[in-house]
Amino acid sequence: MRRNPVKYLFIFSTALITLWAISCSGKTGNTAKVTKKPSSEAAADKADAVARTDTFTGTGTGAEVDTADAADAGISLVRMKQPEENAQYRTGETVKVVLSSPGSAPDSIMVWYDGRLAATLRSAPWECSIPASFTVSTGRKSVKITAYRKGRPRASVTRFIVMLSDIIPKRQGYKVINTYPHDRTAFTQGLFYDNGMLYEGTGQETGSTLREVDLYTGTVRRQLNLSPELFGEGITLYQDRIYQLTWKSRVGFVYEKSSFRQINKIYYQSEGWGLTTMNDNIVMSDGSNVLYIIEPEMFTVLSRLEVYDNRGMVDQLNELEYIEGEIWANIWNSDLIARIDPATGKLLAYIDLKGILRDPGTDTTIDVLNGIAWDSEGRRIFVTGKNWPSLFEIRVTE
Ligand SMILES: [Ca+2]
Repeated sequence: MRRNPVKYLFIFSTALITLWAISCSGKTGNTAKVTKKPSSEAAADKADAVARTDTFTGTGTGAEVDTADAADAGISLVRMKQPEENAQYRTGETVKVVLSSPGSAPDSIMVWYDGRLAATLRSAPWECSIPASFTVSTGRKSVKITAYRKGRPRASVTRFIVMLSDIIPKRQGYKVINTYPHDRTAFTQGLFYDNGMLYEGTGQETGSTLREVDLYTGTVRRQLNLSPELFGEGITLYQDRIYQLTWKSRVGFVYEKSSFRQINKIYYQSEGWGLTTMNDNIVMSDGSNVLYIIEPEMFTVLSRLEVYDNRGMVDQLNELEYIEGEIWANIWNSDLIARIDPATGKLLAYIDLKGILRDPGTDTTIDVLNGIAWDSEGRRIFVTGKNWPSLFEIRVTE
């Protein structure tokens, strides 16, 4: 390849000039953002700022200052010295917030934790502790401060911290109470029990079904085949309707339970993995550590639950079952079931089902553990897996 030194010198010079221009443009990433303007422009902005005092929406990981009011910019920057970005805490701990105001002082600083007002500071030292009553749930939480002067918000800083669980989860075992046959061709993605019957959703393109199954014989009593391009996922019963997700198509289906007639479609923004019904809401997983609490009629997300144990996030949450005030979730590609507190996101315990499928042999079609069903009247727990030959009634042991 021939090289042209003049051409390369030109490109290098252009790059240098561009870098210099960017460095002078005030875009400084996570640090303070201060835009200097000519005095006439600042004066115009000042008038504009007075007219829009309620429209300040500044957020970011660094400090942002509304410098439109340059003549009155004595507030200067407010910096957040503590907590640091991604700092880890445990639920029930207080979170110390330490701020500094290198210029003249603001009139007040409001401190928000996870969208809730935690404190209002009116004088130095600009410090406070977010109380333990705020830090009850796990997940990434925002700590946001907004500094005010003359009744106007002038600067805002937002940090995200990680709230781990304060519980060391128990590791529980199991005892097999009964073993029943399970269809070896059923790639189980959803499972629940109702009124003496098991309902199962199966996956794989061209193999996705919704089926009603006799618990004791494994016989399929009714079956609905999904379109071959769809990959069926979690199912759950809400009132007299069965909901079924698909994996990546972002569409799900609502059926009349009595007839399996499709009566509606549902749409969602993530992958579809597991479903269960928790009181008046539906809970959905998408393979991450987030569970979505969903209103069933419009299938709108009401809230998100970020699941963490004492060491970090617990992801790959798959098939779900709501059992006596807890959400149980298969953890994909493992023998573990996670017992989750829906009020806080804390991982309460792991049930280790290692060895439950005795001697699976060399059959490579047998896939992972997936599928939990709860018979609330008989207080029976059923588990199975994808293409497993058996379905088990189990009891959890300490
Ligand atoms: Ca289930």
